[in-house]
Amino acid sequence: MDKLLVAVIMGSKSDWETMRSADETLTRFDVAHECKVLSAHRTPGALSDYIADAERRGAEVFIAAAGGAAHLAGVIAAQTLVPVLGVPMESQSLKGLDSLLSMVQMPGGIPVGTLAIGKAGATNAALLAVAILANTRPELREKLQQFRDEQAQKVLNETLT
Ligand code: RP5
Repeated sequence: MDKLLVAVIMGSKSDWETMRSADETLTRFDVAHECKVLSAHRTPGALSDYIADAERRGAEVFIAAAGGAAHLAGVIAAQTLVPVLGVPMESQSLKGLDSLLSMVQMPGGIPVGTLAIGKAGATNAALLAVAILANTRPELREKLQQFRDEQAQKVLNETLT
């Protein structure tokens, strides 16, 4: 049984190019995670089985990426008490506005923490997952502080020519 803290689920392999950023960020922080393609409408049974399995293995955060009528994050949130962070994918027709609105407009009662459209959202979902885990893990909190410090230093070192 592999150790798991964050389960990253995307509705299609076509989401992977964007969701690599979440994977890379979680890897950078050494957070036990895995990335899976499972769809709320194409593989509903397998999705439910995976949610239960991920919970059993200790997952403390789900990250869900989907595009278009992006119901994946909401469907996951309906089946778990573990926090769900949603990343709207940039769709071809509406540039991700459809994904964002589908994901962010959850009716009151079943929350999905929705991030920005695309790569920024993928990176931030991972960083937010790290922050959630860091509440009870001082070593992870330290790494997150270091990341913030480095980011700030980069800005302060900028020169304009
Ligand atoms: C959603 O539909 C996926 O999350 C993806 O963003 C979008 C398009 O999927 P494909 O048609 O590329 O498989 O389910």
